[in-house]
Amino acid sequence: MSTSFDLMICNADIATASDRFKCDIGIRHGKIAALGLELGEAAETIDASGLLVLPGGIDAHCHLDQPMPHGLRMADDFASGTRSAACGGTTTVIPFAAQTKGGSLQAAVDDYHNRAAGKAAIDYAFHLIVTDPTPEVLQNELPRLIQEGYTSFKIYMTYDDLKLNDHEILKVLDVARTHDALVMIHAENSDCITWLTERLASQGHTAPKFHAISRPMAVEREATHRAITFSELAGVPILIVHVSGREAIEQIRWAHGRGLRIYAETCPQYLFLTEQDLDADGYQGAKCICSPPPRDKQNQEAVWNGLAHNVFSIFSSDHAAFRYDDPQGKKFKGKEQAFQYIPNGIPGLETRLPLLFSGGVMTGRIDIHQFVALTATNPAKMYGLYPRKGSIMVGADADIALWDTKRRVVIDNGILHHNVDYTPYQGMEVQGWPILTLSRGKVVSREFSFLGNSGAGEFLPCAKPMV
Ligand code: DUC
Ligand code: ZN
Ligand code: ZN
Repeated sequence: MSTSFDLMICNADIATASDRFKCDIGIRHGKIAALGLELGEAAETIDASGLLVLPGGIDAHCHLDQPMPHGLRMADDFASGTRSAACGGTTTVIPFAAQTKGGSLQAAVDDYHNRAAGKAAIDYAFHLIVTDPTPEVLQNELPRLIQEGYTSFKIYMTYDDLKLNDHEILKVLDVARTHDALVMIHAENSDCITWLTERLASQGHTAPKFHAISRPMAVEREATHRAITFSELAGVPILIVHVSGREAIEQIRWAHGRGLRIYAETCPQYLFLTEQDLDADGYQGAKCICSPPPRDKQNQEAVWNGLAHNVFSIFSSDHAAFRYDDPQGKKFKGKEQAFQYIPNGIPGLETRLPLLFSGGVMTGRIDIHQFVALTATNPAKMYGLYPRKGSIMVGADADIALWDTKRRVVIDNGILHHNVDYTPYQGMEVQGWPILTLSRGKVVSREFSFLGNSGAGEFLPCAKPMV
């Protein structure tokens, strides 16, 4: 029997979250149609000899073209953000449709579809951000949107324009329990940050480094514990996003010890940056301002340890990029701002996978299966995209990255494809880079060049989370 494929990846050394095996991959109509040897003819062939073949990454926490208050503007829209993601081995992104206070969730979803359509180069789903849980939102909108494929939502315990109070958080968790959705929680204590910020401001402190001092670990630890308590009371699993260090990890381990279903995510900034980076010359520290802030070397080690020991299920970028030299970015209104007015967020879509691969897999801190689980399989399962996304198996979308594990790359903003005028990882050397990425069987990047098409990405309605 002769089988014909659109594309064959030959001699593939494949790693998934559970297995490692060598075979050819036959791709037809954008899907993996066969895994095996001597599969037959294909219109095109890619020889993967000497390369490692992994599922394309899923960046399950990134902010693209999210409407901003006060005339700020995110650097990356769906075109530049997904272009950058593709060149870093990522084939699915899940950014956020954010409700405005006083607005409806549906309006946020409609607006966000308009921002994505015709621009995304890789597939995408949406999380919701719930900022105004009115009775209408809780009783009607959220349950309906969950049924329509928006099955995860982020809520904030800080930021005046986003935060919910404890009572509101419990009501949102109750909806998630009733309708099988997953709530992602940004855990920092808002009032503590306000008080510390006021105190620093009254002492005349303005430099970027005071951002970290205004949001110390205790602020995150307290909110993490409170979020865990809410999850316990509401009887629903939660996912604590962007965990930055030891004391929050201790709370999560404590919850695990009690049998609570607390999931956790961390990000590259908590492995590769420290608060020292916020104290760079002049105003340069603004480039590394994000929340929670990067901590210190000991906390980096604690996060590595948490990755190695499966405290974390997901590794995302939290890409929330603002240009540095830009009146709508870090130099808001064209000038150097006091720390509390500098927009929070850093770029990371393209460097997420190479940084973790180099710092984690190449050093032996995590194995290749943990890498795939953290960056692709677990996010696919937890956000209802599995088995279409997140692994290499027959029937899945042919979202595949070919890695040159010997390639040494010095990260330089010039090789990246985002629309940001800096990278916080400038000058860092990594070993291992995804040198070819396929999205539904089409080459979207090769050797640091973007070869995809804006608009080729499709929206993915999400099934119920597997948690
Ligand atoms: N913190 C967030 O909570 N979101 C985006 C960026 C940031 O630093
Ligand atoms: Zn957040
Ligand atoms: Zn975020």
